[in-house]
Amino acid sequence: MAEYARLILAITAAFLVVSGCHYKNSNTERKNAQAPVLSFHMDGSGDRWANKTPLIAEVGLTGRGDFNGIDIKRFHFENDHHYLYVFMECEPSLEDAYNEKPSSGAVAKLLFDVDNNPATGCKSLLQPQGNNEQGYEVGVFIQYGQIINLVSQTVKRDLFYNIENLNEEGEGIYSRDEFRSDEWDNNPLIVTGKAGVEMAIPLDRLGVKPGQTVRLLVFEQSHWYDKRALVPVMLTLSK
Ligand SMILES: [Ca+2]
Repeated sequence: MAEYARLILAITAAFLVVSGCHYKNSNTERKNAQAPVLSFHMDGSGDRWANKTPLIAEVGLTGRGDFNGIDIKRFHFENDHHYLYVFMECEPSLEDAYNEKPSSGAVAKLLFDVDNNPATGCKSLLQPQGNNEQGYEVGVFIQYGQIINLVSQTVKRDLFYNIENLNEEGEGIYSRDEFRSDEWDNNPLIVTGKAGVEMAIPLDRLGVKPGQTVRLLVFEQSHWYDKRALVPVMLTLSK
């Protein structure tokens, strides 16, 4: 099956089972084929981050929520001149949660105020309701989905994130770039392992530079869906 068609199927599958999401577009052209080399090997084991201080020690609330989701714990950030590296500790891991109950869904969302100015960017966030956060321009949406292969009649797990510019309500608009972890990509920008999810986000797509300080809003979507899941922080990228 053509790669493009398979991607569309993956997105469609994810759409069917993710509740509360707001995708409007499926421009799934791969942008990372010629991407710069990562400065370390990402494996999701958590080993690299074990002795480092996280920017966020506990994202949102503890526990797995009302529907037995994934509790996101520590959030680490680092950068080189090309990427913002993110490690997101998950309990249980995405694999274990999937093996427990195969499903797809939104895991987390990162909203960036790339000019560090609340007066520019989104005016409010539609989700969760009642939130007055504003000023974010770019969103990174982390999704765990499924690929359905109609030829072999098999379903595979699929992990991806997409980067979207935000509208006034803080939702993604029609400017989607997608990065995924799959069998045909030898340089994935997102991986999952026993300790959590590791990802590399291109700085030029985010619109930030080394040395810059940005406001960041981390949204734990994997089991909570209210204001308590939002964690605002300041992130300073190293030079
Ligand atoms: Ca702004």
